[in-house]
Amino acid sequence: MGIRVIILFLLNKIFIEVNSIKGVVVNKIQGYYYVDVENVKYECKLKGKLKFLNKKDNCVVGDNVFIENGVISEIYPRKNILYRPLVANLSKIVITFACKDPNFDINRFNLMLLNSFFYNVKPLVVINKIELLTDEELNIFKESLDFLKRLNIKVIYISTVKNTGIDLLEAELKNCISALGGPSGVGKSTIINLLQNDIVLETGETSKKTSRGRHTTKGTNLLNLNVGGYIIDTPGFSSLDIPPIESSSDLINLFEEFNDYKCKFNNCMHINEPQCGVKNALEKNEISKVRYDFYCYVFNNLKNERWNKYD
Ligand SMILES: Nc1nc2c(ncn2[C@@H]2O[C@H](COP(=O)(O)OP(=O)(O)O)[C@@H](O)[C@H]2O)c(=O)[nH]1
Ligand SMILES: [Mg+2]
Ligand SMILES: [Zn+2]
Repeated sequence: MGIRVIILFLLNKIFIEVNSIKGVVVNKIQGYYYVDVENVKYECKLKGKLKFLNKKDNCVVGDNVFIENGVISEIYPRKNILYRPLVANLSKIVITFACKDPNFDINRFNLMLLNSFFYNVKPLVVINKIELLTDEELNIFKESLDFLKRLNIKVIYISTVKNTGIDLLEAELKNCISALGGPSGVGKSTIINLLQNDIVLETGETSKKTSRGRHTTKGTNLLNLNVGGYIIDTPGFSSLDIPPIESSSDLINLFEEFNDYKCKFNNCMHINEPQCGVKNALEKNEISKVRYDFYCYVFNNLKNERWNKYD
């Protein structure tokens, strides 16, 4: 009996491999999933056994799936999942700012960095509109972001107007799922439009003036990048919120550069304690003052707004 079973098993396996294709869920509308297989979109339903009542994350945009005759039959294990926006397998958050017009907001920038560390998605920093600065001004600007080197975070300086640095950006995004975040007016829609051909997003002032409801796209959409990979259509990660960090030690872990220093106390918070390695490093300019001040700001905020409530 053994041989028969094995042959049937093998036939079955071959059959499945021929008739099924692997793809990525790029959109979900009213129970239909749109699965991208090399730039072709398949409208699919989700197999019953993969449905769990009232669960929005059964199958989400970004999932790698197996489809068989218009039915999603398997969802591959996820690398990660985010809920706002709802997306799986996000590789990079592109923290997008302009060096000028609107002026660079370091506090907001640090908040976005903190969020990407908290949600465990690698940040990539893009600074747009560099043609608005002189060489000297740009160098000073670059120096102000020097602390990112220490965190192994790449910064790409671009100008969509002059088409500078776009190729470098494309190389970073290739074959990844990425999302752009950043304040309004920095050029996110312009950048997305440059990188893909699917949908033309409104740029500039017009988007602010559109009547209520026009921009309320509910779900997340993945757009095919020209170089391969995907980008989320709506710039979603513009968070001004401090993420829900549970404890001071969790917070300290999100400031990777602090971990290189030894303090007198093992549980040093680097605030008022004596013989604090982090504060010593700050005095020697080994740790950036901007980062330390931001750390204190987050620490105090969480202490007052969140941690005390559990005491
Ligand atoms: N000077 C300059 N302006 C740019 C550049 N890229 C985009 N813009 C302009 O900045 C404004 C805001 O761009 P938009 O893409 O709508 O920004 P978003 O709000 O981040 O999506 C528009 O007027 C764009 O034309 C650039 O590289 N240099
Ligand atoms: Mg926009
Ligand atoms: Zn310390």
